[in-house]
Amino acid sequence: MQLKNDLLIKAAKGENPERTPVWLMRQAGRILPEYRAVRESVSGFIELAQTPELAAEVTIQPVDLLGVDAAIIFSDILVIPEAMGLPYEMVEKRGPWFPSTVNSASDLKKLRVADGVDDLSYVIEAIKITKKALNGRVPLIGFAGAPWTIFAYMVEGSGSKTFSKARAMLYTEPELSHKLLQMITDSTINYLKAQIDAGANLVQIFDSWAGILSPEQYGIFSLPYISQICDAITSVPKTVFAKGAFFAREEMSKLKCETIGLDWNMGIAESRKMIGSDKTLQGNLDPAALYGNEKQVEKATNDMMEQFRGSRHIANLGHGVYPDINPEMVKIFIETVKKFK
Ligand code: 1CP
Repeated sequence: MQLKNDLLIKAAKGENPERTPVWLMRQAGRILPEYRAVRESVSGFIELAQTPELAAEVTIQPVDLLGVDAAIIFSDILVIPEAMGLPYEMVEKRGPWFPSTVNSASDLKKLRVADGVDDLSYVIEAIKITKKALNGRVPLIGFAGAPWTIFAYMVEGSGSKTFSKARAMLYTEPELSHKLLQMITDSTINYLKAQIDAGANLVQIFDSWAGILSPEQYGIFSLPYISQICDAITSVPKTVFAKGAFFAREEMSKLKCETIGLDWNMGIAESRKMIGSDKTLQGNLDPAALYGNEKQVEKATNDMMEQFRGSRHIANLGHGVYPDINPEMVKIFIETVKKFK
C-alpha cells in the first residue's frame, strides 16, 4: 500500500520531506472526548486494547480529529510481560498493577519468550484493521517498551517514583537480571517483527525509565538490549525514545536506528552536537507548554521549531501529552508546526 502522506518516513530516513511531520506521544488514549466515549462503552483499558475493532477506531481518531501525520497503534507497553506469562491489571486512576512479580530464578522459570503473532494476536489484528481503514492516509507507528523499562514493571509490580526494587535487583542479582532482560528482548523482537509484518511502517521503543539508572548501569542493563533490537529490525525505520537519558546521548548515536527522541530537558543544539547529523531527532516541546493560551502555544512551538531548523526533525512533545490538556491547544501545536517555514 502506497502512503499518501509519507512525511514521517521521509523525515526518519533523512530524505528532506516537504515540511516537518508532527504527531504526539500518547495522542490516542488521553485527551479526546471521542476517545473517552469509546472507553466508557467497555469495562476498561484492557478490554478496549483487546478488542481490535475498537483499538483501531481510537488509533485513527487523532488522524481525523487532530490532523497528525502518523497514527500510533492503541495498545500498551505492558502487553509484553503478559505475553511472557506475567499478567497485569489496570487499576482505575492508579495505573498498571501486577498480581505476581519476578524476584527469583524460580519466578523466571515460569516465564517464556513470547511469540509475536500467537501471544499478541489481538494487537496484530488491530494493526491489520487500522491499516485497512487508514488506506494509506498516514503511516502507522508500532511500538514496544525498551527491555529495561519492561523489566522495571515486572520486578516492581507497578509504577513507582524510584523503582528501587528493580534497581536493587541489578546490583544484587546481575545474572538473573541479564537473563530476564534477554527474555524480554527476544520477546520484543518477535513482537515488533509481527507488528511490521501486519503493516507497521515505523517502530518506536519507549525507554520511559531510562533516567533513573546511573550512566554505568544504563550502559550495562539497557543500551545493549536496545541495540540488539535495533540490529534485529531492518525493514522499517526505528525510533528510540529514552526519557531522562541525557547522559547516554553520545552512546545512542551509535545505535542502528534512524531517529532519537529527545525529552524536553535535553537542549536541542547540544543534543545535535552529541548525536551528530546522521540521525533524525524527534521532539521535544515541554508538554506543559500546551497549558498556555493560543498565542503562548504558538510562540513555544515556533521557538522549538526554530531551534531544529535545517536539520532532520520530527516534531513531537518531549513526553506524552497530559490527560487534561485542551485538544484545541493540541490542534494549535499541530497547525503551528505545519505552517512553520
Ligand atoms: O499514544 C497512545 O496513546 C497509544 C497508546 C499507548 C502508549 C503508546 C498507551 C495506552 N500506553 C502507551 C505507552 C506506555 N504505557 C508507556 C511509554 C510511554 C510513556 O512514557 O508515557 C508507559 C510507561 C506505559 C505504562 C502505563 N500504562 C502507565 C504509566 C504508569 C506509571 O508507571 O507511571 C499507565 C497509567 C498506563 C495505562 C494506559 N496506557 C494507555 C492508556 C490509554 C492507559 C490508561 C488506562 C485507562 O484508560 O484506564
